[in-house]
Amino acid sequence: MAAKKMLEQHIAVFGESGSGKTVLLSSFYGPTQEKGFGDRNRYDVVADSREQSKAVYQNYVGMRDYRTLPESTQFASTAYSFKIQMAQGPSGGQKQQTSHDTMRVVWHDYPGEWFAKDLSGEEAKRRVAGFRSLLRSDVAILLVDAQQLIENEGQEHAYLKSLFHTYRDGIAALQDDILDDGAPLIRFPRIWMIALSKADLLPDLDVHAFRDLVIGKAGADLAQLTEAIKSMVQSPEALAVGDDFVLLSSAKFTPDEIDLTERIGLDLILPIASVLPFERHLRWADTMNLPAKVGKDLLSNVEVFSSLISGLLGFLAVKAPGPVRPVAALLSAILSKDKVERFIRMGRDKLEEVERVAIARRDYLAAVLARFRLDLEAGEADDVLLRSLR
Ligand SMILES: Nc1nc2c(ncn2[C@@H]2O[C@H](COP(=O)(O)OP(=O)(O)OP(=O)(O)O)[C@@H](O)[C@H]2O)c(=O)[nH]1
Ligand SMILES: [Mg+2]
Repeated sequence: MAAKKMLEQHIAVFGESGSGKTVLLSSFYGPTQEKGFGDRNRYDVVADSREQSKAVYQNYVGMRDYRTLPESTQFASTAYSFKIQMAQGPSGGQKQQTSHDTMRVVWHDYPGEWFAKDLSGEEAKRRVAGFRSLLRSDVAILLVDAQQLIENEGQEHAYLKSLFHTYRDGIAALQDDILDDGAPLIRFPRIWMIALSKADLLPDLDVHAFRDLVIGKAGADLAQLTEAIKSMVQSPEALAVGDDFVLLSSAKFTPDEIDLTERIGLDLILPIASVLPFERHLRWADTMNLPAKVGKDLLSNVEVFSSLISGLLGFLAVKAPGPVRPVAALLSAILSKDKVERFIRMGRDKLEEVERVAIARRDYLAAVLARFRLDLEAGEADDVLLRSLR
């Protein structure tokens, strides 16, 4: 049987220069390297590149201990690749690690000024290459900067308008370079969430109020951005631009310190990258009449995902298929979809039970995925996340 592929999910965070992208990445990664993180969460986050690990962790320690901030990102975009590696259990190494004990999340960071500036020569080439890579992500997050909302109090619409136009113009300008012969893309982020960055600065704004602010003040501009994105993708009905909202804050900033233990929404990043797209893609594949090529791409990871949750089979009331034979490839695809669907539909009580039992069985991957789903539910209950129902 062919080796199972590792699940690899990509996330791209878009935002103007200074909107908090690099600080967000550092605040995501730093705490995962602190003592006790692996034990508490039953997984470790391991950067694939030692240099990247050092650089991002250095940003984190700089903020935490010296109140120094990362410099504005210049010249190049970078894909930071992290392995999410499941714990081995208390006695360690008794079970060999397989691709099922690991998934990978790739986080794309880029210089915010790239959207706002005319570039030429080498840097223009790097920009195209950078955006080509960013725009193969599973989820895109568009940042709205709370600091800018505050500085533009009373004329938030002007800021939001200009922001969405910058995104739109940036994407439109790249269209020729990113599309091959002008043909719309199949693989393209189909979920474009809108995030309030530096949400700590606006403590009274919950995610519903944030959504209303964006739609109320700049709904038409968001619609224009949506059109620009639609024109780049095949089957644009399977697209959610500005349907999901989230609040993010990397730390509490005071004149004396940067408190990186006070974060908002950061614990939702992995669940957003690794679970949310499956929910959405399955729903679209089910409810829309999509061309085979698009459906296949949307579901391409479902089988891998399904193999990750096979430890949950007992709970899912799906009969364990035994070794799946290659002749049954089609059957296995259907079964995978069914399994993932059952997982996606599980309510909170069931998920809590799954997590408990999976921990007892030391099936940490199943436990972590159940936890990620619970985190999304908790994010909604806390008014930090607003998921689209479409
Ligand atoms: N209050 C608050 N301020 C933040 C937060 N995140 C970032 N900042 C501030 O915003 C500044 C810019 O953050 P960066 O992460 O460097 O911004 P960027 O989006 O990477 O900018 P470019 O690299 O130029 O594209 C930081 O130096 C902080 O002063 C946050 O969560 N809360
Ligand atoms: Mg940066």
